[in-house]
Amino acid sequence: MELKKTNILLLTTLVIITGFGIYYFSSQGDSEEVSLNSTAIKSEDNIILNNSLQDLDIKDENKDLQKGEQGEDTEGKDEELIEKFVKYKIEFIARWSSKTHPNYYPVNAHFSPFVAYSHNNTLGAMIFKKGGEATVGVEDMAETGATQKLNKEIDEIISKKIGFKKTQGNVFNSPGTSSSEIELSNNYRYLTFVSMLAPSPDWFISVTENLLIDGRWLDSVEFNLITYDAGSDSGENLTSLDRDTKPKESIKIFSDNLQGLGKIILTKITK
Ligand SMILES: [Ca+2]
Repeated sequence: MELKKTNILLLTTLVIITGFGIYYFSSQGDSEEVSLNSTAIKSEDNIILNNSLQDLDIKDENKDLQKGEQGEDTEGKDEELIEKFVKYKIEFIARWSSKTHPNYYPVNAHFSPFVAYSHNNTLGAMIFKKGGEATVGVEDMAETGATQKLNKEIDEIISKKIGFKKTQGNVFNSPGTSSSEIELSNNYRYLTFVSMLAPSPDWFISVTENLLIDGRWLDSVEFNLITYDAGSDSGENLTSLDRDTKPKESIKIFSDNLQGLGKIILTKITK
């Protein structure tokens, strides 16, 4: 009986030890598997993280590349994008007087309502060009000061999307001033200004200028107005009677006798 008890005790101990051993090793196995999995997940995380960082690097490189391609103009172009549309005050300062032009200053010397418009300076966007023939609108403006036909021509330019905005001033005796406002954009950065000096056969003053230089809108700028002969009337003196030029001659810069009649001051209106 004693031997049997001992045997049972030994057997039970063996079973317990074996059981514990199996449990222990199987636990070890599990934990190894878990730790392997977590390593794998960690590795994937790293891969994802690394990929993300690489993406960021690539994006940064692209940004640098774009900056590089734009070069030194970047700053200006940024401003251009910010200020896509700008408004300017136009001040027409007429100095034509008996003092400035003693031999070429008629009674009732005045200027017709000026017309100004913004455009992109392509050939079709110009209401006239030196050496070209005056349109009906330019002829009418230069001979009588009337602006209806010229405004219609500018409306057509605007409808073709090569012109942007237009404005008009008032008639006034010289010396004197007249002012207005005009909107330009980075696609329509040129301003053309015209006004008839009166009385005169077909003489007018004009200027065309670009206001967006190196990506920056000029804050305030002055331009001298140039006197032209429209080539549509042959009168030789300021007060000559109408004498239609047939066929029309080309538009020419007038002689020095009647230059320096005035200027325009353009001031950017800040919002
Ligand atoms: Ca003429």
